[in-house]
Amino acid sequence: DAIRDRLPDHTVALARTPAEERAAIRDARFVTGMTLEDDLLEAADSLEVFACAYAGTGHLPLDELADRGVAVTNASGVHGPNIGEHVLGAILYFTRRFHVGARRQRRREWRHYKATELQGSTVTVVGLGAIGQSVCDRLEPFGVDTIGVRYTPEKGGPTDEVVGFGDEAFDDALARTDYLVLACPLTETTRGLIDEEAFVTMDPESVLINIARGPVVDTDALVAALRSNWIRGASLDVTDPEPLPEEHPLWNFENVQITPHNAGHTPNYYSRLADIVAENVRRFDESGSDAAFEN
Ligand code: 7N6
Repeated sequence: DAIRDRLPDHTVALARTPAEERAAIRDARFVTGMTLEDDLLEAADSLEVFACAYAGTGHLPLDELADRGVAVTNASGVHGPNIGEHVLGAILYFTRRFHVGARRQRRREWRHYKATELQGSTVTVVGLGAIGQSVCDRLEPFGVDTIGVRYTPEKGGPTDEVVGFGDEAFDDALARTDYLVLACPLTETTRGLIDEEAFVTMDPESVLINIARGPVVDTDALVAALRSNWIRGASLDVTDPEPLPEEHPLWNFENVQITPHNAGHTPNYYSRLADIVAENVRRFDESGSDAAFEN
């Protein structure tokens, strides 16, 4: 409905079941959805654009889509406030040690515990896309030093410092970081970026926050790091594997906060998504071809 409202001059077909999807996709030039399975793609003879409803597109059959000349757009920008606020919450949760407070409360125990201050800390944000930017915006009033990590550090960014992936400056940044926020896409470069070596480099008082994709972190190395107290804790909205199996060791740590790939899900997500999709449809109309999406 949100998309129909924004595109009154277009025919918008809603496909809710696999049968409806198969029927609708034959004539569709522009499709939006979470994913596009191979068999559906086979039937998509008229498809020119697949507008993925996610910020991350690593789950799509990208080679197959490229072979068929289908342009792919993502929903970059859909997760500003939702994930920005989630990350700030996660940082403050560990800074103020709310998990320790909650445990005291459950036991009706009026006894002080050590909380810390965010002010003066160093926060590193890996990935300076729309989500990384929203995290940096929200950190602004807290008086922290920020380091950004991106492929093209020469471009600068919203952080006090910007470094590249995997070079010496990156290791140096890791060693100085109190809160490491992963907000990057899953790519060849970022898969397993936070591995045993990274955990050894990180400060034992530092906290890992992953709202990117589970495999950016080597899960076995994370469990080992937590067991050895190589880091203070972790906030994980994404895990590898996902869903996290019931018997997985990560569930057992009191200093691990787990949410079920939930950071992006708020009611406002849909209207933001509809804005992005409608804008892409307009650009598609204007271009008359998929040329508008080449970049
Ligand atoms: C899927 C959420 C994104 O990339 O991670 C989100 O937009 C998708 C459950």
